[in-house]
Amino acid sequence: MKKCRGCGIILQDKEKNLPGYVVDLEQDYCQRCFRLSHYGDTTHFKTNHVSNEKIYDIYSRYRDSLFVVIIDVLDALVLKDDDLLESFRDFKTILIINKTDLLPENVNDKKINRIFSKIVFDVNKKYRNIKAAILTNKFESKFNEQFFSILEDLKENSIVFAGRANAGKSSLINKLLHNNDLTTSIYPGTTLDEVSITYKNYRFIDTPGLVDLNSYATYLNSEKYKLSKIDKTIRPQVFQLNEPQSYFYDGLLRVDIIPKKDASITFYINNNNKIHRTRYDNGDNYYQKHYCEFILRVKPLGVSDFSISDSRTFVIKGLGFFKINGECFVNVHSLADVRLYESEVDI
Ligand SMILES: Nc1nc2c(ncn2[C@@H]2O[C@H](COP(=O)(O)OP(=O)(O)OP(=O)(O)O)[C@@H](O)[C@H]2O)c(=O)[nH]1
Ligand SMILES: [Mg+2]
Repeated sequence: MKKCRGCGIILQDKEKNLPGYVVDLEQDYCQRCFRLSHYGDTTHFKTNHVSNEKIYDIYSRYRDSLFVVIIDVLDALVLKDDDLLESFRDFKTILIINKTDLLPENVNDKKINRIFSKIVFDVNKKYRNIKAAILTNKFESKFNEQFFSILEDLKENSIVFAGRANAGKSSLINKLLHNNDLTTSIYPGTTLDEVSITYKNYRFIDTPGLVDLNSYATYLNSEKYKLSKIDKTIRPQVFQLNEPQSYFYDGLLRVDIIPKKDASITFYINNNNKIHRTRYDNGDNYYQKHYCEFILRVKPLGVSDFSISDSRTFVIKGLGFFKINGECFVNVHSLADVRLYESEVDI
């Protein structure tokens, strides 16, 4: 059975609307990959959902291989509280924290190294199967050298690239192989089945990405996902306040702050979306009045309320993060299905 070179799906020439369709079985790429790569066409996006169970089955078939777990840098901020690494507990694993270029410019390389060395050190106490970690991004030129040197040290030839959807697994394999054979896209769920590639004396296996039920990415349609996804270096949006205020990220997120004294809040989200603020006593009114105009909206929003006395950072996976400074009472209204994570990282 022939498989698509871009996404791994079995090719078929019978049913146009089913996955793997090609006009001619001589072709190497399915129509979905072809249209995604050449025209950014997302018609079939999310219709070919791969279940986490199916992905775990692939992992267990390769249990004797080295697992390279690729993690989006923004997810990595709360890696300690994420259950992702549980799935790899029984496998020899290395971590790649990818897309570090998304962090704001004031976070220099030294600081990035310090932040993530601590995070990796902490998770390594729980997961002794993690043998090494690399930080990287699409501009990093030393990645290939570092990666192959780790493979040589560990004496591994069969390597599975694993992790959550859209973390950059296929892009990293393309980078290692100096080609664009694997299909990549801004949308999660691009790779549909395992793709095995032989390179020198190595075997690289690309896999579909695990769905994260704690990420907005799982609940937004493709249009809203595209508009809210962070894909460029974040330009923080900072607000000072000395009276109760409500902050709105369209209809996706609302943060109310009732400060005891002066306080500030900084949002780290997609740069094209501006945070709106209003007086706290006008918050409900603002939300109701503007709900229908919000391009980005989700329902239902759940509320978490808590007090803080110093500087704290909260991550909303798939949307970004925000940092609050000062003594205040806080209400966060976010998608009810998605967990509000607190990060120890001080950006
Ligand atoms: N800014 C930035 N974007 C990256 C980086 N690496 C990958 N991307 C982008 O992330 C998106 C997802 O990349 P893919 O390689 O398709 O991710 P994947 O993990 O294979 O995704 P699935 O197959 O859906 O699981 C693409 O738009 C890539 O261009 C990086 O280091 N920095
Ligand atoms: Mg992929």
